[in-house]
Amino acid sequence: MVSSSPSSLSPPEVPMELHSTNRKKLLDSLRRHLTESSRPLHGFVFLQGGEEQTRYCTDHLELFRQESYFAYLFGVIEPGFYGAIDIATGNSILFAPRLPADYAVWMGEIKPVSYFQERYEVSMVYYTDEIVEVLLDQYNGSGKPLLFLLYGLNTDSNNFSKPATFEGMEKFQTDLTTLHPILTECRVFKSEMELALIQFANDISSEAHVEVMRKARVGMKEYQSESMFMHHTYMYGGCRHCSYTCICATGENSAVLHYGHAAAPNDRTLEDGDMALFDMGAEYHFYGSDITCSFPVNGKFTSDQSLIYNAVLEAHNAVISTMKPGVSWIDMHKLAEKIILQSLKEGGILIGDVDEMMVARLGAVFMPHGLGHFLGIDTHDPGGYPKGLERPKEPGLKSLRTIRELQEGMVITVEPGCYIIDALSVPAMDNANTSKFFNDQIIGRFKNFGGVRIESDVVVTANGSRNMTKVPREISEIEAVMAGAPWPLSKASNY
Ligand SMILES: [Mn+2]
Repeated sequence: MVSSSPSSLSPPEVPMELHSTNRKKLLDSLRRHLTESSRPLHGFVFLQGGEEQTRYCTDHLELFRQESYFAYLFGVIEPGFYGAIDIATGNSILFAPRLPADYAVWMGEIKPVSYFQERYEVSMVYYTDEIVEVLLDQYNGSGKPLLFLLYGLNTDSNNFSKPATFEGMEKFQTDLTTLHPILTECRVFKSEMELALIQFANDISSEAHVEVMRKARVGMKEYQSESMFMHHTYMYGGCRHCSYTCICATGENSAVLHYGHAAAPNDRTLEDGDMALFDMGAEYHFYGSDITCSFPVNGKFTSDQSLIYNAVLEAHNAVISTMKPGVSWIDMHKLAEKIILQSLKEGGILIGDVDEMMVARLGAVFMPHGLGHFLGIDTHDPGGYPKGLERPKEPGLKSLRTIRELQEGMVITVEPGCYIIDALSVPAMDNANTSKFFNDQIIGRFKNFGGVRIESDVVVTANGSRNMTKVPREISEIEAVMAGAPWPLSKASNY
């Protein structure tokens, strides 16, 4: 029997212990580092939370979303906060903005500091205009207290974290180099409580993807799929934010890797014979999901669509079943490439020796992006390139957001894809080194194919991995669900 509710889920309670555990992990790690480098266990980790932004010169406030490192340590949803962790005592201190009386008229009740102390389960809460006084008072060492500030490179965006600033900073010493790599490394390994939130974001997003798949019809607009996804995850999951802008690409648009942006706003009409590539993930209490489903909008795969789809699915499944601690992510990327090239050869699109294709980096013509990235509070969670790891230079591999060995507790996306992108395939077909691999007669048939991506969120376990994403993947499952079968498929189903 199909349940009458469109969702089997409801938003879970979030224990603030999640953030105190994150703080404890940072404290242990930082203390270990200081001890090893013979430095005193004094001073404060000191972070500035995010600030509310207005739209250009107007008074329109953009919906605030906390800065990710601050969210990790404190879980605070409000703008304008600072936070400190006392390295000597382990005490956590939040500093709340002192709001004008007018706030109560326009924005709601002005909460006392006791409210924040109770809600966020920190040791103390003061106002931001008390930072200097409180930190000097709490400090037990000699000389100016040392503040460990957050400053370092995000290797995905190439932007730097902005270290905290406040009036009276000259009364403190600052350290700009120690905190960032240590805190970033903490974020790479997820606790059970963090995994539970990523799992919920995956569950509600998986359900929404199935809903979107079922309701896809020729003649609809791409943005109607985006709208249904956002409605489902917000209505039944309480997810006010998505992890990233929805990519709802159909037909040729599915070869545009970051389709869906303001200049390509998911506004094409779904046509009979199109493939859809829908990359959408909801965020719940800061923690995200990142899921891509590819399917034919009319509900039935053609043989050409099956060829490309199964090539990508085989790569996706092989990677997940090979993943375990100690496995290199570059090797997983190459495994996916090799399986895709092999399938394209079996399908007659490519000709020749697959190992030679690998040497020629032909895989990057069909999959120019990396196989996957860390996922957590950020869609592209930091920590992919800690000090000492160099980004590869070769086509395809240079797009990898990490080249690390897998370790237990990492959450990483597995997102192989196969796209016919003219800007890559035309030069490769003209190039003297790679032209011999193409079967010109067959590849013409795929000129307007677009692409397929299959993306799941996977956690590395002690001796393997677990796929947190639960959507139809096999062609038979997709066709059944689109024809109205329940999901998960019941064994008794006749579809
Ligand atoms: Mn992704």
